[in-house]
Amino acid sequence: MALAEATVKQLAKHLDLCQQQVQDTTKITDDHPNMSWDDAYAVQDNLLQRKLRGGARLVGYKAGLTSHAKMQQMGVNSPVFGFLLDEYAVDEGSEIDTATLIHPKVEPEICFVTRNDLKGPGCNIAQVLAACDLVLPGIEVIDSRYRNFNFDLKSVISDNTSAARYIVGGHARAVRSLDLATTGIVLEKNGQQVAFGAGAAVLGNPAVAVSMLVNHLGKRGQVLPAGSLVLSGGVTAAIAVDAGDNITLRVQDMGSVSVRFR
Ligand code: OOG
Ligand code: MG
Repeated sequence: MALAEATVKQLAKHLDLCQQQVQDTTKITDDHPNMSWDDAYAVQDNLLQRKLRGGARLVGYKAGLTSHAKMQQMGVNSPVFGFLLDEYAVDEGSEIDTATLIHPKVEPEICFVTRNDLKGPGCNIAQVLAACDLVLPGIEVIDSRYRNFNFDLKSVISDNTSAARYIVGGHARAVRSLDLATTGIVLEKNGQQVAFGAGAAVLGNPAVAVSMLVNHLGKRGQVLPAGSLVLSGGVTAAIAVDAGDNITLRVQDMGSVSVRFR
């Protein structure tokens, strides 16, 4: 670790306050160019501890930058992982107040719910499919705390990979009944199709993103607990949204999920 513990704490607090006060900031590697990967996840862990002390509950995890479209959009080349809190959940069909967010974007995602604990290293796609109960459509609302979404991997990891809100719903299906690589998705904004793709855009199969998450947690001595919700990452590039926008995600065989912005 290149950062002192006090600096890790101070950075987590800074990013937490930016989120709470709906205020953007410059990326933290500008001030800490020598920070390590461990430092980045240490800041994220510290942020999680702050949230838990504040009464939030950990309900799952997200993988991000798992598709070429997302990597290209953000100018990076490897997946990242973050945590999901109960307070980020938004009910299907309800409204999100854009005044509570800095510069929200939406992403079409395929989401998993685990039935059994999953433990890495060595976790593979077969184990993920065997341990997952359900798969369902989800819209992730990302909201980088960094000005103009301008970040590098260490900065975005520290910022809990831009996590802000998520909406899951539609028709949850048994994982084993679907071929997730060929599962088609269409994202609509105000009734217009603005992005589309197939599950294969996410690392060949979105279940691979879950196995990578499990191996990431395993390296750090953690397990993905049964009952976790996992967002496997945007299938397409993210779409910016404004007040008044209506977003619907349709996923083949899994119905649709919608949210409005005011
Ligand atoms: C980082 C988060 C990316 C995804 O699904 O790829 C992400 C960002 O692009 O701000 O959640
Ligand atoms: Mg995402």
